[in-house]
Amino acid sequence: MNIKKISAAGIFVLLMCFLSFSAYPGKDLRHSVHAALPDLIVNDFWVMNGTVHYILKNRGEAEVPEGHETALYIDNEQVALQTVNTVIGGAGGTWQGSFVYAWECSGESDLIRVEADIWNFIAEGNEANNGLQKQVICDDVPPQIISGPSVTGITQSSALISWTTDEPANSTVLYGLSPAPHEKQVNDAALVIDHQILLNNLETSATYYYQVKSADAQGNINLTEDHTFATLPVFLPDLTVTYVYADNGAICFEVLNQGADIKGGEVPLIHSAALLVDGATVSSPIAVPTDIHGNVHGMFRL
Ligand SMILES: [Ca+2]
Ligand SMILES: [Ca+2]
Ligand SMILES: [Ca+2]
Repeated sequence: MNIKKISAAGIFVLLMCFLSFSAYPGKDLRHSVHAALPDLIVNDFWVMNGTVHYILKNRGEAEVPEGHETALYIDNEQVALQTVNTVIGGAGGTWQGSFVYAWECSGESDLIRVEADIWNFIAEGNEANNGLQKQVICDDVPPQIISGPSVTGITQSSALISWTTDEPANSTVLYGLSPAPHEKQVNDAALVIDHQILLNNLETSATYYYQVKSADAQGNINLTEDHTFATLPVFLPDLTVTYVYADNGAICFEVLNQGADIKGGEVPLIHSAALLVDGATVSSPIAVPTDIHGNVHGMFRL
């Protein structure tokens, strides 16, 4: 009777041990499923010319399928929605979007809020971190240019235009070979205070007219009057025979290069010199190296 009881109790204990042991994988499994969920956040948003741009980031392990919607709120009122039609990869995948909504700041400031997965289409590891909001001060003052524009690094085909503004703003240089308006321009959308725009593929020895333009985050624009700069001319050598004299039956001479260096890559270029007497050539031309910036001596043996 006792033996039977002990046996029953032993079986019960064994059964409990088995159940609690087998429960562990179950707990681990639930934990790993939780960790494998995606987790959307609005990593950042910013306004450019009245358009709100934003970046979604997936902090979770699993990818975020397409089809969820992001909402834009201005002063707590939903004003725009955007459907995300791209899969966002796991472990830090990002996606940039823009709302079709022309925001105009009203009063002294606006509260802008961007919220991911607004209809909770995506099951996430954290559903409470999907919104990002900022109180934005209304700004109707264009950026002021506080130094420049100045031109440095001028070559035969390029120039660097620099200026600074009193608030973060984008950078544009409009330019051409005649006064404004200009058709050509180079842009940099980044909102910065120190602006630098490199102009390339310019014509040599030409006067260029240019304007710089900066717009702040709310699209207030400062466009300057025309300024000018000139690209460098093509450098040419300039050879002159500076000295001719007789020496023991030889006619000696010196050639001076007062222009640019003459170099043909690795191999120095050669030019030739001839000796003329009373206008008639009396010797075969001889080769004279010209990879120099000064005098070269040559000699004709008669
Ligand atoms: Ca989330
Ligand atoms: Ca969600
Ligand atoms: Ca401003």
